[in-house]
Amino acid sequence: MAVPAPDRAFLFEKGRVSMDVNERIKALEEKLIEALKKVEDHNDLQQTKAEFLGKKAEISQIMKHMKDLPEEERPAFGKAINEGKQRFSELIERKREEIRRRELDQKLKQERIDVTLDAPDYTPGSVHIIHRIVEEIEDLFIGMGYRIEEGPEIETDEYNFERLNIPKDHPARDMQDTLYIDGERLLRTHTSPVQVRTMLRYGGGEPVKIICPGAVYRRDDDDATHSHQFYQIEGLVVDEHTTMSDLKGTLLRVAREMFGSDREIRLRPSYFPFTEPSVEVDVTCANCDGDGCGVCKQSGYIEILGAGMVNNAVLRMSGYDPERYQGFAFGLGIERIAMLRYGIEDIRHFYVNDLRFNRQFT
Ligand code: 2NM
Repeated sequence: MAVPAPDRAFLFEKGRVSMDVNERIKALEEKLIEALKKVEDHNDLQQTKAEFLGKKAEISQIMKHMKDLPEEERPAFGKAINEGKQRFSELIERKREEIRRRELDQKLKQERIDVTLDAPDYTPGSVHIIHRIVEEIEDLFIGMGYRIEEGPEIETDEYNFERLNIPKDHPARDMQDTLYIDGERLLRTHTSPVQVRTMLRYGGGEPVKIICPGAVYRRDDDDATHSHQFYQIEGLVVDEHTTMSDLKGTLLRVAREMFGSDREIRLRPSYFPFTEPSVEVDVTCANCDGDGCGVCKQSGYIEILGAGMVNNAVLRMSGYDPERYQGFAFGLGIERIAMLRYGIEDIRHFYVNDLRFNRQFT
């Protein structure tokens, strides 16, 4: 089939003005194959595709001349061009697949994991010794049927003092120098306000058996034995027929859990506004077994916590009738327990997070 009428689209390299359309397509195809050999990536390929199949591509230009052909030659002409375009497409798509595969191979090679390499030497974290002791005490009390209660660290004068029988201008307020936020709000100086809140929530009609762990604050200058923030656990039981001997038995369990199963305790009279009577609790020195040594300053005992029977005034303010309910309560400082247990001489070790210190307890 002869290509008709000379036209710019038919001015071939060698200056010939006519050519069999199949030959022409074949020539273009070979040019395409050569061009594809130089294609390196998807960008190149897109360009080559536009060059050979786009609107301005030669094959598209040739198509425009169909209308100049005699009617009977048009179907064969059109078919030749469509088949040519089809083959061009296939060549291009094959190249696309080749590029895709090569890129994937490269990526897999780059991302290959060498399972024989040493693993990086990372160090897992661990629970801080203060929190470990909190959890240990929590477990002990959960085993005795207590619930854990928590509450806000920003408290009001009412819950931190008034409802604990510590009125304004009472000398007991000096015992715990307080960090005030404003006239009414303060950083709690103990976790007792959580116990007050719990009693009020229970509404005075059912027994209370809780421990309250958490951070507390005092207006103190930090030194080896003082910290403006420390951790405390307070316990509270309110029930009918609750006595001092219930308190003593409970505290003996705490002492033995913390310092060893053969420890004994001793109760000395003391004063807290929220308990009456109040006691200071000593445990026999684990270092000398009560004989007297440097650790216990020759006394054989070490003070570990404060406790007492809940003051009737406190019970009343929390909605409990002291004629029917009695309560015992105790409070201990976690840092002090940890210092005694591990022979740590400076409370500030707990807060600087020097890993050489922290790792000793893991
Ligand atoms: C202590 C010592 C003695 C105590 C009292 C109460 C409450 F809320 F029931 F009144 N909570 N905690 C208490 C009693 C705390 O810490 C040295």
